Amino acid sequence: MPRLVVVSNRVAVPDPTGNRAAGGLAVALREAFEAYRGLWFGWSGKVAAHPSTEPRIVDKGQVQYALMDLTSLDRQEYYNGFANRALWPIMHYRIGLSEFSRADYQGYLRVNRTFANALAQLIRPDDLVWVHDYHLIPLAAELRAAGITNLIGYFHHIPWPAPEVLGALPGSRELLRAIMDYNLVGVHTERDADNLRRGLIHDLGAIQHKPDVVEVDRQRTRIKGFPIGIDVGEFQRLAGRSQSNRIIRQTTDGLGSRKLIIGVDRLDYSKGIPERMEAFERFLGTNPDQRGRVTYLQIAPTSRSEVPEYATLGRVVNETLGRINGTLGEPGWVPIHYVTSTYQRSVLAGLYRLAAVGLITPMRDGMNLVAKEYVAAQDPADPGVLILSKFAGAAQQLKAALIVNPNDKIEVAEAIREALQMSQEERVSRWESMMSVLQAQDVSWWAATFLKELTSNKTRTASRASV
Ligand code: ADQ
Repeated sequence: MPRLVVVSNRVAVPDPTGNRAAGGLAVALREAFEAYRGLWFGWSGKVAAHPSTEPRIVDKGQVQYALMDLTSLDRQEYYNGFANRALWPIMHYRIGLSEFSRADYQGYLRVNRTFANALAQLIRPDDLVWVHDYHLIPLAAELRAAGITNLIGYFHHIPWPAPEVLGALPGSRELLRAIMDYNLVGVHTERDADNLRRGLIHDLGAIQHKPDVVEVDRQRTRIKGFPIGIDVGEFQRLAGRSQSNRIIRQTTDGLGSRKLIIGVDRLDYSKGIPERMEAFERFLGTNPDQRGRVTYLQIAPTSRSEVPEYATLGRVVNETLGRINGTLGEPGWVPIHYVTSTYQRSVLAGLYRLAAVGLITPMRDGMNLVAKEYVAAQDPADPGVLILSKFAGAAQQLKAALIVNPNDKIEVAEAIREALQMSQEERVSRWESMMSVLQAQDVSWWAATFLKELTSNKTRTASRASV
């Protein structure tokens, strides 16, 4: 059995008691790391006076963690700069927010090279290497330069935009060129896969070989959609026994007979939070009988607060919230409850289950796991309704949701009314249809399918055809 080497910007090291990190990539890779012995390599999250040249190794049985420190300049240029101020907005179709700086780009390349040189010392001939996300696109190119010939896969967790959009970013051709050093590239949807293949054809003159192999300068790679899933059983279990939790009991008491609408997102402009609040305002404006009968809970933990666009968003959300609650609220009723805490998954699952409507309306999202968690947490006999943006990758799978355009507040407001009035029979039927997709393509399916494709004859044959 080969060893699995995972590389990601942040590494989820289990805490000293051995508890494994909840959420994100840690859950997604849990079973893969049980099947393969593993090494997980990435940034420790620490800033040091000097960059690491070799990682600190933490041994936790089946998995070894290899942690690199960054300097504050690295963090500023690689992480806050090129990754989060240039790449994140452009990948989410926000050309106007994308701030390119050549110094940041050089910092991004520098950190990728430092990581690759340190990692190359640890890689054994049979290891399977799986790189995650937009912080590390050039990693395979740097590993190849360091003499690594192993199979290397890349998974891109955010959207891959149309070539016309990515083309606006200086350096985008180099990023596309770097993609070719992977043997297999995964994105969440076929739409993203198509965008990436078209970008390679349009900007690098790639030749497409049927159906998912592209070739540039005699080098071939496979590009495919692998929609990430969740641990469905875990959310069902957590939600089923959530009534005993103090926060859930207090929320239930506070609601009384009111219905709950829930939104859960990192505070990020890609998630469409102010736009969603305005759609709810419109709903209350056009359905005055609903005032006092429904509460919208928005949970939005702050993220990337060192990036100026996120501070601006925080102000816009606070202003929008204050205006709506001020103008529409009444002494005994606050229309929008807004909290920025991080909750345990058991609490989140309980809150999802309490909510008659899951309002998930990102302006763009690679997948959106919250939409899936909301569905999995519902009571099978009396499920809530998911309202989902057509621009979330999840909309390609969860077709039985009420699919909306988040730019259209009238449409979103109408979907809220439809969701609140929907018959139990229709709710159950839509929920069952979504659950069957979630169960068939859950998180273990995702990791196992990617790794199976990475080691498949199709991938090896495509790679061998590279000269
Ligand atoms: P994110 O942009 O972070 O992920 P999402 O997929 O919704 O978006 O995942 C967020 C996760 O954080 C969920 O598991 C959610 O439960 C958790 N979470 C959110 N708020 C929380 C809170 N207050 N307390 C505790 N947990 C909270 C990126 C991409 C997505 C893609 C994922 C996975 O942007 O499009 O779906 O990676 O590939």
